[in-house]
Amino acid sequence: MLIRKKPDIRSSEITPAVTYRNRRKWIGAAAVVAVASMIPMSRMFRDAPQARAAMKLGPLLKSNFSTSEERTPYDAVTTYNNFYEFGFDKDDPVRNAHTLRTRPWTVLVDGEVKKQRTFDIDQLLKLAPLEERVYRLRCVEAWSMVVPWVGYPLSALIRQVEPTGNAKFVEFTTLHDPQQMPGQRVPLLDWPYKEGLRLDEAMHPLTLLTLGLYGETLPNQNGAPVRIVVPWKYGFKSPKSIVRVRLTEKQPKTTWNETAPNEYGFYSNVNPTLDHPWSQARERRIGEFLKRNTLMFNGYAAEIGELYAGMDLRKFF
Ligand SMILES: Nc1nc2c(c(=O)[nH]1)N[C@H]1C(S)=C(S)[C@@H](COP(=O)(O)O)O[C@H]1N2
Ligand SMILES: [Mo]
Repeated sequence: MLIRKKPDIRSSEITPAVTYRNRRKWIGAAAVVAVASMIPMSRMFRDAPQARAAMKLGPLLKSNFSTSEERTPYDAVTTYNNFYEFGFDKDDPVRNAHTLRTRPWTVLVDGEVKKQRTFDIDQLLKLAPLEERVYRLRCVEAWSMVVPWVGYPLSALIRQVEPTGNAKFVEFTTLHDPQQMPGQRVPLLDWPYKEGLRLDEAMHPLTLLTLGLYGETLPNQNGAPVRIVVPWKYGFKSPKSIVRVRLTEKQPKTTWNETAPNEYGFYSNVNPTLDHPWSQARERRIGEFLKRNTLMFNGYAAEIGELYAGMDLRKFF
């Protein structure tokens, strides 16, 4: 009853135990909220599909970091999403995210910096040359996609504010507005969604401040108007619709790590040898039938391996 198969996703999804648990929590809590506020559930979570309101971006630089693997079709990238602010099922975000207002939009960059600044979305679009970066995205649910993102290295933004010598980590915060994000009316997660990176991870040229995909501005369900993409980590380390980037001295608290610390470590580098606790050894590329082996660091080991030299990856998972 609770598991609906998408006709365009061929192989059946194995939903891990934690997902069942969360799904029950979500549906239970959503029912309570819907009854309490007299909003029909159908209205809360099943609004009309969103029109494609994207703006073309360009010209786009090509990048040596792009994979030449086959791209996951636009329709799959934009209809099979995780964005709990807009519902639990993969097809909820595309239906519900039209309530997100992406303009005006600002991102505060503060904390351990010499020049704290608020950037408007139009400033962000012009801050550095836009690149197309075709990256693999690997979710802990053991599926993956190949997405032509548009953006530039996050380091370009961080350099603008001049980190102090105390800055060791970066914290990202998603918009918190239950009016626009119906999922935030349900206490499934400790809203707003927060993620974090070590400063050297954040400054690595692979880490992308992402403003678009497939040559256009981001659809709401993919984290409009601005998100982070960290391709060697599990997908949840790539926070969507961010409003704040804070440099910190101490390791920031992150949403999934706080929710289930044994399952979601702070680092969460893609690692086929470490269970989550369910196996991460194999993955299903969306649109494909047979599973493939998952690669260490999602296949980006040559680029980023030195970030973790000498670290015990079983301890710092
Ligand atoms: N704010 C926010 N960011 C989020 C999520 C979320 O629920 N809320 N889900 C994460 C997860 S689990 C994944 S796999 C990716 C999915 O990104 P995509 O829908 O663009 O493929 O977004 C990540 N960023
Ligand atoms: Mo994910």
